[in-house]
Amino acid sequence: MRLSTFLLFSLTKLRCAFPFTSSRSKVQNPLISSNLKERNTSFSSLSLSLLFAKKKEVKKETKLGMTVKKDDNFGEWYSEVVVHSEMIEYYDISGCYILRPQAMSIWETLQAFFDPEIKKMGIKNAYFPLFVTENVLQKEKDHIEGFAPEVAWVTKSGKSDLEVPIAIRPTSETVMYPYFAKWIRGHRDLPLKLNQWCNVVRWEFSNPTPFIRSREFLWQEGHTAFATKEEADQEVLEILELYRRVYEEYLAVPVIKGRKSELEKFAGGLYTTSVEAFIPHTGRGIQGATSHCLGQNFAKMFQINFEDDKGEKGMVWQNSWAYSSRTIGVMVMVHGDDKGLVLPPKVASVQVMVIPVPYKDADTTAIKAACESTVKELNTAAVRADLDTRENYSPGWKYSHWEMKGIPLRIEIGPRDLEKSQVRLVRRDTGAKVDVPMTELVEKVQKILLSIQENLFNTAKEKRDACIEKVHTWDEFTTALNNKKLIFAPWCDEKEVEEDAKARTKGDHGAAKTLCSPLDQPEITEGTVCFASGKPAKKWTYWGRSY
Ligand code: 87F
Repeated sequence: MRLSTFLLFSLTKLRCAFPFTSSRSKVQNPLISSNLKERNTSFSSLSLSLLFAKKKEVKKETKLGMTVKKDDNFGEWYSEVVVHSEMIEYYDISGCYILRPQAMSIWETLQAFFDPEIKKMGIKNAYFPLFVTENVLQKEKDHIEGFAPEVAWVTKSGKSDLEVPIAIRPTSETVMYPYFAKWIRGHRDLPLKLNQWCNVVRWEFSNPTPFIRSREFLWQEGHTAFATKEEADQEVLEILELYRRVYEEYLAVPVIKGRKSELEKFAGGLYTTSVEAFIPHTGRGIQGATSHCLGQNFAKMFQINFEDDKGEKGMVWQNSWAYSSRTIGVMVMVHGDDKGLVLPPKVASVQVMVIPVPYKDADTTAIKAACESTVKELNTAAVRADLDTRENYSPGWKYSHWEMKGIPLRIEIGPRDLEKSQVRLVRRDTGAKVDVPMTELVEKVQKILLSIQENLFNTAKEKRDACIEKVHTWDEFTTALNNKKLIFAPWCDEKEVEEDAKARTKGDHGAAKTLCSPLDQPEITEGTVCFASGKPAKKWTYWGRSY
């Protein structure tokens, strides 16, 4: 039997096992598919192994529902969630992924928030080329040196070698700044504030993970130039606040705004600020976005000079800042559960899925009409609702399916609901069910969606906060690290001490490092010493393992 025929056969058989007799009882994910997770396995070898495998094993291999629990194997669980929720499709180049509409719509929602916000700040969008010559890329040798192994090169066109290899942008400083030097002449040309929405390529070698660490990713990169450091400093924080809002208001993920250590900052800049998230399940911090003040380093290198109003020569002060499609991965890791994806309503392209529940002898026409008018009423009130009218799937199957895809709220309408002029609402975050009179539909749905958004953030924050551990000594630090904590410690802020702490914690799970020193600093009381060196502490800093 051909693979496709076999799978079709299994699918039909399973559907028969869960016929369209509807009930509100919970049906386990009876989902199967030919949708193959191809990591490490070519299609041909996988299909061969499927053909020769025993039937029982084949079923397991082709299941489309969630099979791994978040607590049991986080990595496997994450792969299942992103694929089964139809956000990601694996691709035949390792570290490259297809972003399906479910993921792309989240990216677009974040863009629809961020883009007008930066325009209000006077930042304009531009687009610079994807390619950069070796000459230009090397212009900024110091900062590129450490990154060189990650740069991807085009060396051929057709069968002939290119005269000079061309790099694919890993970031656009060297692409843009020669033109900043050309366009900025006098103080009237300042500030110059540009942003671009684009893709970048960094040929990473360590453990590729969809959204979190991919070889090509989407981002916005802002590059700005000012006459004074004060203006640059102010913008760094304004952008950082927008990044906080992306995470907290849209993705319902709590973040810490802070400053990076000298070791962890962008080497080409003056100082780096970031928003840091935390994944309780792995005990790892994750940098959510960065906003750098570059100082005058790049201005010197690219000779970005201007004449001030008194005719004196000056050098510009620059910033650069970015958030990427990693945002989506952080959201999945923080909110997802054993049933699959959990979407915050603000970023869900479908917020409410209406499912007809037609018992055997029910008036299916009336149920369908009620479902349709429910969707229409919600859409009119700007609630993103949709209807699953498929007749070849049972309601129970549909419940599991839309739960796996993270839809925040489900509406069930059956004959008893029609009789009582009500609908049943089921929340994805808590599973709570409530029957609501049809007359109060819009008002109740809007209220519950707000409450889901709020609850996701509060729950994530409680879980994150429960992982924060204050330490004062090295022993407390290593114990907390082994317990997957987000460590908060008084630190002397010395590079050598951080290097030493890194070296001493190097192990199978990766070394500990500083995540950030929060902008909001608790007081350092008299006599407080660094947990690692015993020297006087200068600041409170978050430490931990990280992505
Ligand atoms: C990889 C290869 C080549 C990061 C790289 O954070 C160069 C680089 O410069 C590189 N990986 N970086 C640092 C990027 C700094 C900066 N660029 C603009 C940002 C924000 C947006």
